[in-house]
Amino acid sequence: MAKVLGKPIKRKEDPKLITGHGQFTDDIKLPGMLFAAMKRSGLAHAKIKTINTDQALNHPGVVAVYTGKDVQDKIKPIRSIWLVPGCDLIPKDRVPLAVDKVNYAGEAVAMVIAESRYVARDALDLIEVEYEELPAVVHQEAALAESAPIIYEDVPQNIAFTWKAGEVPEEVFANAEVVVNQRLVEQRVIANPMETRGAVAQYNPGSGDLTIWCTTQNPHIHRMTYADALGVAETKLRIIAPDMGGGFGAKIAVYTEEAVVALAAMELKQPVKWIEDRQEHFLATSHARDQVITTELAGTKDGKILAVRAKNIANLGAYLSTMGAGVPTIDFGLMITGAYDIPHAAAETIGVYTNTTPTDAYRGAGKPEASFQIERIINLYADKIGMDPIEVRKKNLVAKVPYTNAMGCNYDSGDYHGTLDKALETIDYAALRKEQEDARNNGRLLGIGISTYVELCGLGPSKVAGAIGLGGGLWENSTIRVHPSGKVTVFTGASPHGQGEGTTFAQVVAEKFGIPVEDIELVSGDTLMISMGWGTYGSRTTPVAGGALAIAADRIVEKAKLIAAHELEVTVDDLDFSDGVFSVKGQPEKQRTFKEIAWSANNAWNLPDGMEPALEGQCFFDPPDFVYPFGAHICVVEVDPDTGVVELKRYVSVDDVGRIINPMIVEGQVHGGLAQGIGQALWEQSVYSDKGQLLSGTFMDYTMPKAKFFPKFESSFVESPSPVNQLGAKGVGETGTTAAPSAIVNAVMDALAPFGVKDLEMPLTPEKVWRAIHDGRKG
Ligand code: MCN
Repeated sequence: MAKVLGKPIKRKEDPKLITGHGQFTDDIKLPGMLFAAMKRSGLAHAKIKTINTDQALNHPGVVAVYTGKDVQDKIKPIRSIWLVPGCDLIPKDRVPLAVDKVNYAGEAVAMVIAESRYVARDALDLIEVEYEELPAVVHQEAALAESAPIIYEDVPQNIAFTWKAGEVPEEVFANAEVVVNQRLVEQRVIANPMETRGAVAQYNPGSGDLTIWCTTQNPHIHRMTYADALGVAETKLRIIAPDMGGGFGAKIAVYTEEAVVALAAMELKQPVKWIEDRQEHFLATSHARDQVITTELAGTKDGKILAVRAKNIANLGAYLSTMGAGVPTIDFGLMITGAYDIPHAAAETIGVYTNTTPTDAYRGAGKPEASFQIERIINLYADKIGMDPIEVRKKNLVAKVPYTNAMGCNYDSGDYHGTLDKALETIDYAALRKEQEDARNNGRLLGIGISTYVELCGLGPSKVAGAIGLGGGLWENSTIRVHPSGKVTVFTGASPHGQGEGTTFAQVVAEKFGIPVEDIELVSGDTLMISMGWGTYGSRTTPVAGGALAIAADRIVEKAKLIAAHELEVTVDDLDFSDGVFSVKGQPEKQRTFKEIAWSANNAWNLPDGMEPALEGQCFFDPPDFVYPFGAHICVVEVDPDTGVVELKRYVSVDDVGRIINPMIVEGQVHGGLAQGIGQALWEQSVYSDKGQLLSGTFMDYTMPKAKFFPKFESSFVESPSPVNQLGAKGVGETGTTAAPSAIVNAVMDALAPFGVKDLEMPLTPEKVWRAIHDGRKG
């Protein structure tokens, strides 16, 4: 049998999806199902004086209307699970439906349950809410001002926490030859997966069993949280994540609507469905990034970086979301030195409540922000000392792994310099600089941008999770069940939702057992089928659940070998196992196939004494450390001086994601991440009015990247196996969003250098770029 690990096998999960046979949450139709719609606040900050639901209740087809008062004693607020320690965090939990006050535009104040989705939606307009509007505050820096409106009486200055890590001795900056300082804005964006959120809840009044199908990246975390919030035993609550049209971090958070829908199903004893529409999605699904980062770098005149310190003012939105505090602190702070050997570093984050949609994870979560600030400040440093940004990188890149950064993170494997060299060679850097010079002489604005990033992923060791305040482990569970026929079902506690583990995990098992990939099916996303797991995010599924899978597979091979030896009347040491065949050394005709052993194990009449029947293996794998994918991305842009439009002409990426299971899937992951990273750099932004109205609440106002915006990405890989899991794999899911924003902004700043432009805030819209050129010309 041909080896399958490392091969670009087409995704097993795609035929179902591309022929329209997927089953998404909205495809679930149950007898007697009712439909929910949410009444949302139009104001960002207001007291609720009265809510009159009489007319809505009398509307034909309406079954029930719930307000905050109706549910407040039945559902506990939804708690964040990442209570970062040591920073006096004041968590403000999401309330199921607002009771006395709304804190952001779009917050749900009531829910209608009706016989059809249309009736439910119509009845929303019949609910009368009388508000007393309060002054709102939208921007985090404004929220810190003494005169700013206060959202919570017990949160002075709207500060949810102040977190600090690392230290830079004062004399390092005081004595440095060069100090560079820049305020960098990570604008607010929204993940905007193709499928919005949704839930279907079904309650069995006889058994007390509650099932919730919902759009989640981590069904077991949802089960844990909703069981607690609804007062239902975990044994009585089943969460199923059906097919999902993307999550990208926005479906990690545990929200309130799903819990209120479940309550309605329990009380009305009928299934209830709620599907968010796109406008609601813009308002009520978590936003991301929204950090104002001031970074300071101390270095020598000849390009050696001595220290970096970053102060991050993070907008948490109106409530503390599931990962809300962790993203701008731990995720961000530990990676502020990037891929460089920088002796001293310090990070400080102030988390601020504002009258906006809560923020949470989005592809990369904290690491794109960390990467952005170090990659931008290095370019500004290079500019200040008059050195090519590549040279500065070469002088400071991590030279030898394993390497422990100033924050204590252990970079696991790889050749940082070699990766950069490969990218430079691919794009032909020297020729490109020459081309740029010629272009400039002809009035054309070409720019070259670089980003040599590293990120922390493969979350991660449970010990670390505990230490950083995550309310749950970060281990993973994989179970392999070999059926009598030799076909195999794999169960994983991670919950892939588009990433392709249905294929890559089958490749791992196929390689281990020497059976066809087609014989292996992956089951995930169902808390009843899978004992426990922590979900898919943080590019953890392959390093952690895949690590568990490899060990579980080895355990099965070990047992199968014992059975084969027994049947062939030899010892295990006399056996070879290759391509799915156990054969006696020196007598290859004496053999048993893996499939035959699968039957023997289940049929069980001739097992070694004392051996349990069946062939099933499980592993709960708690990795010893994180994994650190890294790489070098270089891009070329051309700016139209008359319109400010940025055209991306080339994008070269060289990534080290450890040993690759499926190069086609990995390339797809990089490309998807690049599209989102470039989208943030050039087009995407959630914009609020000063009164807290979301101005970018439709696709007319929020630019999503489209395929036609991009050139053909030129991606390649270097493989250095990670020592922290048996597969040697590092995560790949977030590399693109981590690397691309700074590569693009660095390129555009390079193009605008002749106008003296040093920095512009993302997104680099034509208007912003045009104005910078215009001002530069005037100056
Ligand atoms: N892979 C591989 N070899 C490696 C590393 C990964 O073949 N060395 C494969 C994996 O087996 C898997 C894919 O690449 O098929 C991504 O794996 P991994 O890096 O482990 O990431 P996760 O599966 O944990 O996915 C999470 C990551 C994140 S954090 C976001 S956000 C994201 C992303 O993946 N959201 C996605 N990619 C997405 N892709 C889709 N289609 N939809 C989303 O919502």
